[in-house]
Formats: sequence, structure tokens, C-alpha cells
Amino acid sequence: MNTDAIPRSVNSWSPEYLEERYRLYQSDPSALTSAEQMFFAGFDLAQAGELRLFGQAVGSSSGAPAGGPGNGHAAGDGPIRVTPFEGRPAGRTSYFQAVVDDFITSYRMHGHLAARIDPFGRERPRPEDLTLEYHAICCEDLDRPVDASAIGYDGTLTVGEIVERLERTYCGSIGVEFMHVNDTAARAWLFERFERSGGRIELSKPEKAHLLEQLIRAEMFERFLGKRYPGEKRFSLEGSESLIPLLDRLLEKASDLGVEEVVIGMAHRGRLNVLNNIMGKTYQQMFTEFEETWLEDFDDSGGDVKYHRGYSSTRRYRNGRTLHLAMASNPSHLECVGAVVEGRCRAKQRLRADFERKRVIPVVLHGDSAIAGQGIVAEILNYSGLEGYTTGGTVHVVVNNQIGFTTVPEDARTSLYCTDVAKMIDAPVLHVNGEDPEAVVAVAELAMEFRQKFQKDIFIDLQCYRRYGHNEQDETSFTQPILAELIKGKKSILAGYKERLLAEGVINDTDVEAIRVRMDEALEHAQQEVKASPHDPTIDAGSSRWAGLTHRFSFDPGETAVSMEEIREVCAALGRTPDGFNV
Ligand SMILES: Cc1ncc(C[n+]2csc(CCOP(=O)(O)OP(=O)(O)O)c2C)c(N)n1
Repeated sequence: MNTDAIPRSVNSWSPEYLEERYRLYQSDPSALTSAEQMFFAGFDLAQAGELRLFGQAVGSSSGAPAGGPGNGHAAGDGPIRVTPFEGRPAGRTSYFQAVVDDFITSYRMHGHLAARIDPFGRERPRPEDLTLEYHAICCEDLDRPVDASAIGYDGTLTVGEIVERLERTYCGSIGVEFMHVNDTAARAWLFERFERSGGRIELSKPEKAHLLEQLIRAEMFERFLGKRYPGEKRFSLEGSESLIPLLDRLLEKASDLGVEEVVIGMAHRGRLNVLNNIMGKTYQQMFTEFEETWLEDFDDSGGDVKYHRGYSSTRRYRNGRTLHLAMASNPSHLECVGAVVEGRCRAKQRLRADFERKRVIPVVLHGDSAIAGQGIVAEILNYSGLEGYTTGGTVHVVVNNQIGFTTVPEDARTSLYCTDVAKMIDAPVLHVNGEDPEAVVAVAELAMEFRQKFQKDIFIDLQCYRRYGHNEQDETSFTQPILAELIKGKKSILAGYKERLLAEGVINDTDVEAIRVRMDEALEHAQQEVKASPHDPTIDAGSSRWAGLTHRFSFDPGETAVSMEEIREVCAALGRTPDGFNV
């Protein structure tokens, strides 16, 4: 190997040879060629995590200004902190260690491309840099112990163990995109948080049982509607039922973290299910809308269809805390409710004097075609960080059923992911396989923690499918026969998770049957009840801030007069010069 001139890529070099030369460099630099000396000097410099720029001391001193180049803030004359790669302790010197760290970086960057996030398990081509060969690591190297602090492990692990951890963390049911997040602290937190848990969440037995129950509720609700009201449009959630545990966990976590109110926006898909299982709109209220036993007395919410109506309620979570939830009504125009939600949330923050924007937060749900296709999404995101418009970060959830009406992703967008617009504002993205409900709740927790900690937008891409047509009158096998065939052979998310919990011994068949019977009875009873006496399906306008307001028109003149005393008080206040203010 001729090292007189250092080639542009050192990947092809033998690591053993390099290590040997490096040891020599450390004991007797003059024994090396000048090109080699320069190469190793540069290596040491990079490993130290410190640089000297333009003759100035540049290091890890705590007096360094926040941010760095490109953050829009002048660095002034102070030292510039050049941050070493997240988690990497400064000063480690082995070449092989650097190779392994490079391998870790590849997983952080491209692990999502090999993650098993497709509910149909379709393989994607594996990126080259996720192979040992690409990094010139050979099989014998797998037993070599290396420092594992770069992946948050205190001590050494063999290369093989590191590979196994990386595969489990980055290429399982969750694929993360964090590398584009320019804010160093946020990026470091995301990696640390994700790697610490290996991307998973440890659920207790009762938590698993709770998750299962939510899937049962989600599935049975849709099936009941499908059976009792065939042909009625409901934009079923079947194939994407994991959305219910996702939202439940997201909101419970929000309440854990001090949130008092959540403003929610979503379109048609799964809306009835969310209204019932998340917002607490009762079976009786829902069925009244299907039964058409509507009474003139009911406020008609503008005469809109049931899958466009808003709702609000206060819900209590298992942690004992309550959260006020407000779902905005939305028009047919997909995605435009996002802007309404942001404005409504900001107004509520003002009303609650929520200056930190941590007590009222927005959650916006999207369809995969709508989020990728509509310009209004980019417009709303562009406003998200502006002082005059920010709401302190939105949690976005995409119900990615991999179809838009009849169009599959290949014919709908150029970008790889439907969420790629998130990168425009540096927002992290968590892709998750909806078939793995425990991974789904793990990303919900992470997303809410991130939002509360960094006050920035974050996206969850829930990869799932749509069991039926766009609505219940459409037939997918006419327009997408291949996809329809894949779906036909698929067991439901509930069935899969139930099998898993049965195998783990968390539940038994009798428990599941008991929940089913209880739900069947509740559904049956509710339907019978509303046939005889309908329930007002609209929000109780007499509660909280809207007390006394009615939509109904009245010819009775309202009381508008103001007392003379009040007028005097207002005029006096208007004419008063504040203390210490010279006119
Ligand atoms: C601005 C706008 N364009 C088009 C439509 C018609 N439309 C309603 S739903 C839909 C498909 C949406 O697909 P996706 O976002 O993937 O949601 P999905 O129904 O698949 O869950 C379309 C094109 C609309 N309602 N609004």
C-alpha cells in the first residue's frame, strides 16, 4: 500500500495496517511519511472534538455561545463550540473504533430505510451503508470488543452485539428520521431517548390488556356499524385501528406532562371511531346520526355530515388526570382544518395565559395522500415557528393507509415518504408499523415528550392499510386489485395482538370473550335505545365558555345598554396617563 499520497477514500485500507501505522505515529511520528503524519494528525483532531479556528481557542469551554454556524445568531468574538458527534467521548483514538462509530452513524441516518414498517412486510432494497462490507468490517471483527458509549451503553460490547442492537433499534417496527434535525440539542435528545429504550416501551400486563381492549373497542365499533348500517358512509378505520391506542397514549402522556387541553383536527378517515373511543361521544349519540331519528330540537351544527362534525369533552385518564379535548369541525377540503386548529389553539393559550404554550397543545391528523399532496400543509408548517403564529409545536399523526381514494403512493407523490414535508421545518419523523401496537404507543410517548420539551412540531407516520374502499360504497378490487388481494389475506391488528398476548400469557380467551360480550351488549343496548328515543349528538352548548349561547335565531332584542357608571370608568381609564409616562 502506497501511503505517500493519501487517497480520497480510506475505506479500502486494511484496518490492521492502519492501526499499526497509527501506533507507530503515536510513538515515533518521524518514522511515517509526511502524508501519513498529516492524516493521523487530522484524525486526532477530529477525535478530540475540539478545533482551533483562525488561531482562536475553540473548545468545550462553558462560556461558549449557544447555537453555532447557521443558527442565525452571530457568534461574536467568543469561542465557537464544535460539538463532537452525539454521545461520543472526546479523545478516543482507535481507527477501528472510528469505523464502528461510522457504522453506527449509518444506522442513525439510514436505518429507517431498512426498518420493517410495512404492514404487508414487503421488502425494500437495503441501503449499502447498512452492510458490514461497506464499512470494511469482516466476520472476525464481530467478536472484537469496542467502546459502546456512542449508542448509550456504558462500557464495551462486541461489534456483533452492537450490530444486533442497531438492527433491533433502527430496523424493527419503528423507522426514525432525526438526522435532518439541525438543532443539536434536540437531535442528541432524540437519539439518546430512542437508543436508550431500543425504540421500545416496556408495558406492564395491565397496560397490555388496556391496549388490547382499545383494539377490541376500535374493531367492534366499526364492525357493528358495518353490520347494522350497511352501505352508509363511515370512512372506516379498519386496517388502521392502532390509531386508537396511539391517540390514547399520546393524550394520556400529554396529561402526565401537564397539558390541560388539546385541540384536535382530522379529516374523514376513522373520525367516527376517534369521536367515540377518544373523544367520548357516546354510542347513543353516534347511532342517532345513523338512525335519522334526528329531532328539530337538536342543534344541527350547520347541517353537516356526521364525519365532519366537531365535538368536545373532558376525559379522565388512568393516571387520574383530566384533559379537555376539542375536535374542530372540518369541511370537505382536506387539510385546511390544520390552520383552524392552530388558530383555535393559540386563542385558547391566550385565554388560559399559557405563555409557555405547554398547557394547550394542537394535535393534527392527516391522510397520507392529503399531507403529501396539498400545499396548505407547507403553508401551515411555514407559520409554525413564527412568533406571531406559533402554538409551541404540533404533534402530527398521519393515518398512512397507503392509498388516496384509488391512487397508490407511486402514482401520488415523488417524495419517498408522505411526511417528507416535515423536513422543511426540521421536524423529526417517526414511521411506525401499525401492526405492532406496542411500537405504536412507544412512538406516541416519544412524540409527546419531544413536543413538550422542545416546543416544536413532530410527525408520526402510522403505516397501515384500508380494509375497504375509500368509503363503504367503493370496491378497491376494481381499482387496485393487487393491493386488495394482499388485504384480503390479512388478519386484523386485533387478531395479531391477541395471539401475541395469549402466547405471552398476559390474557386468556375468557378475558377477551368477556370484553367482547360486554361491548356487544353495550352496542346492542345503545342501538335499541336510540331507536326509541334519540340522543342529541351535538356538544352540550350549555357547558363551560359557551354557557348561554344558542345557535337558534331569535327575534327578541338583546340587552346591549351599558350603565353610565361603566362608561365613566372606561373613559377615565382611556384618558389616564400611565405613571412615569411623560406626554
Ligand atoms: C382539497 C381536496 N381535494 C380533494 C378532495 C377529495 N378527496 C376526499 S378524500 C380524498 C383522498 C384522501 O386520501 P388520503 O389523504 O390518503 O386519506 P384516506 O381517505 O386514504 O384515509 C380525496 C382526493 C377533498 N375532499 N379536498
